[in-house]
Amino acid sequence: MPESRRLFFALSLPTALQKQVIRWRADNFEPEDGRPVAAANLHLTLAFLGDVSDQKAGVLREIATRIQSPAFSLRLDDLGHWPRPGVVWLGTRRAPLALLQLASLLRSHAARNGCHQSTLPFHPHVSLLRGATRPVALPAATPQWQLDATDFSLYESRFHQGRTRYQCLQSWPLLAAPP
Ligand code: 3AM
Repeated sequence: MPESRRLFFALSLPTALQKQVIRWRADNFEPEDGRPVAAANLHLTLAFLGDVSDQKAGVLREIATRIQSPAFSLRLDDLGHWPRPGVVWLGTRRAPLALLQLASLLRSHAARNGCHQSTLPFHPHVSLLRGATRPVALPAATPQWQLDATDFSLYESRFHQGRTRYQCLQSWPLLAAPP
């Protein structure tokens, strides 16, 4: 049987922002609200690929290499809770067009290469807590962070010894705005 890996394209969070987010999360949520996503696992999913053969992953990496999308900044100024699938998330009130176009491009390439894509509309978010299936009191004040997206990455999701770990396999630069 050919090798396959569980992959997704995502934006990473810089370490400084990861630290700010987890500090704020520790101050604003209770242990019973849900399982905190590990700092290094914080990301914004652009396109979920599912279990992908190495051959298909190679094709998608080639496509990613040819993508020429502009860099953008995203305000992380929204917060929400989806009781199903049990996620508390950080999002944005105004998604930049460049983000929506990048996600749409990656999703359409993924679909064309046989990676099933959800029919739900793309809702850019960073998952903060999982297993949050019960009501959660969200903090009244929404944080105001900024994520400067200068590249996008391919991640592998691995489940090992009861833990999910995301490993960045490769990153591709987004085009800097002209001066
Ligand atoms: O952290 P988020 O929620 O943005 O929810 C999974 C996670 O994204 C999502 O892919 C990311 C890495 O695991 N995911 C997992 N299974 C999925 C599926 N079948 C999925 N997204 C869409 N369809």
